[in-house]
Amino acid sequence: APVIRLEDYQPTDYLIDTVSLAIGLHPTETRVTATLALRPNPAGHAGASLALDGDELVFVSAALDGSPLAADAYTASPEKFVLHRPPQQPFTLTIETCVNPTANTKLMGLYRSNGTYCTQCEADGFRRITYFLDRPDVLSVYTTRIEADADTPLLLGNGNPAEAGALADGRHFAVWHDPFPKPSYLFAIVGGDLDHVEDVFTTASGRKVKVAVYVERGKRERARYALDALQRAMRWDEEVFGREYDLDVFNIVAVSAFNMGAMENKGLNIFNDKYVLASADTATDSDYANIEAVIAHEYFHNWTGNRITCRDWFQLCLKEGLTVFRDQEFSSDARSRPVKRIADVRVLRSAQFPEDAGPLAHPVRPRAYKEINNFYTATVYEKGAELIRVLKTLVGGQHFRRGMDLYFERHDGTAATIEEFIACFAEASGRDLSAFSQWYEQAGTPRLSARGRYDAGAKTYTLTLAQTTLPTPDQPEKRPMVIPVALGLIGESGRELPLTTADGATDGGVLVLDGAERTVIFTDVEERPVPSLLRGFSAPAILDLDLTDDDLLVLFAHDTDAFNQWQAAQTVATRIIVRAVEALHAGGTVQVPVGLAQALGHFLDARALRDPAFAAQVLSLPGEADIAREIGENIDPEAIFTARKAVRETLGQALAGKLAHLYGELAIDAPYSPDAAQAGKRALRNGVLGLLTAGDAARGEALARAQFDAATNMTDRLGALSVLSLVAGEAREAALQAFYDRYRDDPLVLDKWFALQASIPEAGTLERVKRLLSHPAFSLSNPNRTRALIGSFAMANLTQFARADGAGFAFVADVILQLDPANPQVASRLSTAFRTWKTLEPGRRAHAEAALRRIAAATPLSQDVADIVTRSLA
Ligand code: DPP
Ligand code: ZN
Repeated sequence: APVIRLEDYQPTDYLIDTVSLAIGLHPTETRVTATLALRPNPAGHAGASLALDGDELVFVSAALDGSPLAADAYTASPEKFVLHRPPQQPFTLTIETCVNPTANTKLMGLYRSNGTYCTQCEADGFRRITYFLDRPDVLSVYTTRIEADADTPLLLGNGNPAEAGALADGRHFAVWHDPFPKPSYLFAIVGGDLDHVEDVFTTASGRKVKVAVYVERGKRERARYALDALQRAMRWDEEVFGREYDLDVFNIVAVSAFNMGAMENKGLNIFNDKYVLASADTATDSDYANIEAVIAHEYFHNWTGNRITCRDWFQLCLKEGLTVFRDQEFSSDARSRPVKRIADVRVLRSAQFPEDAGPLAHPVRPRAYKEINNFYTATVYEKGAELIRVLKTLVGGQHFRRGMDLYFERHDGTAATIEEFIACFAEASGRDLSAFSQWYEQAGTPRLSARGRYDAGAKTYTLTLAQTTLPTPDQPEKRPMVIPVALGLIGESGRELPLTTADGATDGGVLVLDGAERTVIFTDVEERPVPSLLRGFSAPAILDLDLTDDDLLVLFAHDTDAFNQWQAAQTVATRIIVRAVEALHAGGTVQVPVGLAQALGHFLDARALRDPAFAAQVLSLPGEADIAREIGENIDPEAIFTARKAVRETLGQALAGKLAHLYGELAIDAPYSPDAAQAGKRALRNGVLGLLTAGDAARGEALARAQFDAATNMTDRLGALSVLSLVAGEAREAALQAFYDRYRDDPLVLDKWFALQASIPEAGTLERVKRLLSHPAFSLSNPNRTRALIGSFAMANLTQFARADGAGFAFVADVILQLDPANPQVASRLSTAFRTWKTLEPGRRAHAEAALRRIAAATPLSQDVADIVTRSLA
């Protein structure tokens, strides 16, 4: 496949002002008639031929300004429609194509999900519906007429409803008109027989919007939370960003077969039903939080993505990083800000840091790609969101808001670039942001090191910060980034010390490191300070501290920054587990210093009942992948697993009394509510149960069984089951069976059942997963099922995926090859599970490499998977 490069960007030779589509829905022969109003683009090449993109299309007919085209005037193939000599004034091209939604297993373009017709066009699925200039910088006004049989009563499109009615033969039609020019990737239609919930949202300026959520029949009540979250998101965007909704209707449709989380099509968001459906009995508190976040995310795209879209796919972070930032802020306002920050940083570190440190590393704005679908990555999304946060810290809150206003004002209705976006903030703040913009160009996570020296006589504290970034593919040389380091100084007595410097270098509590190294001298420092650095995780960097464990425990006890308080405990725990891994390698035993257990004990006494959500984060020790990242190379997953387990066992025993007490105290009498307060209590109670069980398996198992049997909501039931799943034996199998019996007809809940079993860190799990592949409730053709069973095994079960005998890698490779012909996007996503293979110890590394080479050698192989495995092997 050819490499597409940012520097080769050219505007199109033609523009498409309006698109009129007539779509006759049929299970296997859907007719699409597209009438395109075209004209030469003044910015393009005069007289050029017109080449429209297609993908597996069946061409039927073409007409120019209403007259059939002569055979020598055009060429049509499944991948291309070329009009050889287009008129050099405005003209109309009408093309008829035929598509088969039932045979569309790629779930790109028009397909059927459980009988519902739906579409997915981002990034380049529109060309699977009709020939088009299928790229984000071609903006058109769409009118869509959909026709269907009586068994498909509901017909939805983008924009506002215009007309609808009955036709002969029991068929009927609906016309939708979207007045806002948009790129083809935001096109959508839905046809089906669905239930819905609806409401009327009144915008700040008093306009009434009909908002609705459509779901499969029988699931109506489970759509209410999504509808509520939508309206809260709409209000929040008015209040915080001054953005109002712009159409008469906003529709959300949940479908069960969907490649990604959701899609922000104009006025018609289409969702993976996993991010819509929720009830106390079927969804966990995290599911509710995720639904709230994804509903908000897609809604926020209406301004950041739709009204202002991307000039080309290299600018993907322009809409995604910004919109993730916006949804994170929304959730922070709706829930606990520090807890949300910790959760987001956990995701960044577990998903983005490994990507940035391995063979798939790429800048937030890549310069080249072969397959754009492989660039919907944690780097573009999560690191992209961090860069918006860095920008906000650098220019300050007020200038940030002014920059956003300017961006909306100046670029509304256009397809923009990162440069144009940053220019708005440079102008609003009067600052030169060219150094900041390097964050978008350079891959890799900067390592920030800090060295401090206290002079008791002079009462000065000298802090030296330095940064380096390791080479990444295609970027051997790295430059220093602009890193805002939010910081504080904590005295050993526990009080926050004033930040006084001769030059005001840390005004606002932020020190900006914009070179390789910077030293700052604090004066009037009354006692030896412990520095609290990168507060709130003020930049996406890895921090190397020269602090002792005791220093860190001072921060854990006294830091006024909640994020760093949590971080201090995590860092101490990480060090202890890493030392335990080293001890095991040297044939020794695991030692856990009493300091951490004591500190955790004090913390729980003081804070557990006051702030359970935060305490749950503190109690959740670094995972195996966190430890693997810290060790960095020559990874032995078994040693990490054993060491971590031993540390948890010791802590569980040391804190046994407190944990048992807390477990009782945290029980909730009130009826279930997914709100943050209740969710926090349940999260801590489940964390307590886990740690308690680590220390005393028999006691924990009894409590977990009682919790499982008495549970009135999914969070408690699944929390108990996951604790039980770690103890091999009859009780586990009985609980798994009971869970299955209860939810056998509920695919989304069975996904939890598949995922949990695939995550069991035992040698028998591979056989279990293979057995589950042929379970009647499993199907590789549903992406959620595949991600639950195979994705969990490959991404959340390090010891078993990376088995020493290579059988885990070989199995996942087999599944990738089996899935690839049907759904390359899901297969490709699964193949990124190998992204850290080079950090493994030599034996496992060789097995991983063999699996990757076997995939790479397979024919045929999709461009999607080929791109990932080729880069992984490079
Ligand atoms: N644009 C979608 C989203 O991130 C994914 N295709 O919202
Ligand atoms: Zn998005």
